[in-house]
Amino acid sequence: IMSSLSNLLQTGQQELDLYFQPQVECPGNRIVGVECLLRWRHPEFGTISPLCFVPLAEHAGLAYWLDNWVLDTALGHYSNWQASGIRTRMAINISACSLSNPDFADAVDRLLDKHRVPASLIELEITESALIEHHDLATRNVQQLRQKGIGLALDDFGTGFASFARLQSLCFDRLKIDRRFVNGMASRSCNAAIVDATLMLGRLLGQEVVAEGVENLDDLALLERMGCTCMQGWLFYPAMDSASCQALLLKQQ
Ligand code: G
Ligand code: G
Ligand code: MN
Ligand code: NA
Repeated sequence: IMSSLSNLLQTGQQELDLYFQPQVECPGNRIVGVECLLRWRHPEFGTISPLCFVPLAEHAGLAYWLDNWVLDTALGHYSNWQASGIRTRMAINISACSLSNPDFADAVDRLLDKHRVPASLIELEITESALIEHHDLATRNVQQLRQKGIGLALDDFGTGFASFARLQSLCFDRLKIDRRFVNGMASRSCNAAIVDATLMLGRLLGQEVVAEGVENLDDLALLERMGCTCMQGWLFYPAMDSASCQALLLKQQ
């Protein structure tokens, strides 16, 4: 898998693809953002989730190339959407490793210029499942990205290495509550307590909170009662291809 991944990044890349999942504002269900999700359609192994191959890419030192491909491709799609009048925020997942690359913020800047996409419409999602190393380099990149007006979201909040100290020093705009807490929370009081506490933390820190993996009406009702206003999940929309997502966003305008 590793050698075909490294080939993929050097050559064709036709096997990699991006899908897009809307995020909605509640109540009202207006689409306020779109998260870009990577898929690898392997000729032998079928569709492989980034959960499998992103960690491998990180180990092999390929995370930076992968993120570059994702950013370039996602912004290419966004540039098309923008030409049709769309101004909905796009969230792009990047590997925490890339934050420690001294060139990362400049590279993002170059790609925004290349595709003529304003920084303010883009948010980067960084998962806390990877430990952010070289904290000084990461902080410098984050400061530079923020100066340009790019949003930053902490993905999979509550599942990994993020400490409260890091939360404070990296100044995220948004916390995304992992679906393992959200999904089924209405019937699991422990999960409900974690979600409730995260929403309160977001309010106190001035960070918007997105609940991921909302699949049923009971969880939705409880989230609304807890004051959650931004959600993502199959109850609203699945991930879809670029053309379908563009059509959906245009219909809403
Ligand atoms: O879509 P799916 O459930 O397979 O995604 C699994 C995980 O992979 C999620 O946590 C998601 O944030 C992450 N992910 C999805 N797309 C990308 C991507 O383009 N780059 C990185 N680094 N992670 C991604
Ligand atoms: O962490 P990342 O964690 O960013 O989460 C996105 C992943 O979750 C994608 O792989 C997407 O396909 C998946 N996903 C999106 N909505 C739902 C949902 O409602 N339920 C479940 N189980 N997975 C979802
Ligand atoms: Mn994500
Ligand atoms: Na997540």
